Amino acid sequence: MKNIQCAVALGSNLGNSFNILEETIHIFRQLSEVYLKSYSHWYETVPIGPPQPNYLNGCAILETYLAPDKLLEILFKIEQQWGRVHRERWGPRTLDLDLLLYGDLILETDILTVPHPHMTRRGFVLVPLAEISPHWVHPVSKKKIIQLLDKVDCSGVNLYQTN
Ligand code: A4P
Ligand code: MG
Repeated sequence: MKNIQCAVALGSNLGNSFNILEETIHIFRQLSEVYLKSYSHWYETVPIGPPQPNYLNGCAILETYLAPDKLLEILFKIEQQWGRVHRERWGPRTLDLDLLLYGDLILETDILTVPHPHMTRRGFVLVPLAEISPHWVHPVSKKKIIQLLDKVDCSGVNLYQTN
């Protein structure tokens, strides 16, 4: 089966976000259906949406033979392991995993839109993604991640210092 390269955004602003994100990377490493190719540093980011605590955000590149809906199911299960309950849209969350890119696929179903519809406008997505995959061409805009990054305000996105 052919492996497809996928980009996943990680975000957390409830609980011990640093531990939650690090542990999620560990979970990715242990999944047999997925190969963790790389992941970014964590960034402390100013929230978009209703007033809420700052986020920690990052991105991971995964390779998988799973179909996009199956990969999304796995991502939902990992979110649920952290007690994620879907409440207020754009509200605070222990863990949010968004499937940003699935190869060069363009897909819109009831449960899944790929590329993720907001990714081209969000510094908290593009900064970590550009760190690990600057030349990936976004299949809708046909622009490289690094070119998209050039057009967004990244003032609220700062490298997270662990010590
Ligand atoms: N869904 C459709 N496409 C996708 C996809 N590509 N990846 C559906 C993941 N899910 C996808 O998601 C709602 C539904 O989207 C799911 O049932 C899935 O079938 P959700 O996670 O329950 O809701 P949400 O995350 O609140 O909504 P949404 O619109 O996905 O919000 P975002 O885009 O995830 O934004 N500010 C900072 N600084 N950092 C953040 O990480 N995140 C958000 C949430 C808001 N503000 C933020 C951050
Ligand atoms: Mg989401």
